[in-house]
Amino acid sequence: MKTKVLSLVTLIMFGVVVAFAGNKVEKIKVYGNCDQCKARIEKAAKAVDGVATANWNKETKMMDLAFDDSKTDVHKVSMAIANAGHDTEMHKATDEAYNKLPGCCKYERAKAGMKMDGKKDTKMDMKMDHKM
Ligand SMILES: [Cu+2]
Repeated sequence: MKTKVLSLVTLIMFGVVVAFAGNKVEKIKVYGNCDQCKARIEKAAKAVDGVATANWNKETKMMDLAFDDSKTDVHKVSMAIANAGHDTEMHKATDEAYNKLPGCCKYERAKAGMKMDGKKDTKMDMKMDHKM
């Protein structure tokens, strides 16, 4: 019995690996409220060249991303989402972009600096990216 379950798990895992061959899978946190946010966030992510799938969960605020890492990276996707008005764990939306959101979508923003999970280089990355 146990062997059967194990081989099934192996088979499923193999399938997942094949499906994402050449692709990178990442999970990032994106701030938002509702289904409208979900549509906006996913649209912004999918508009980035190289993004295969973008799935945002409004309960957990986590975005599952699959992308071709020869074409894009998680920072570029994160920037695109921030440009649409949604803060991510890596990039903050401009106040201008945030203010353009409909009232129901004005998610609560972390005020005194975002949670950085103790990663000091996050802020530096942000500055570098914005220069480009
Ligand atoms: Cu919304």
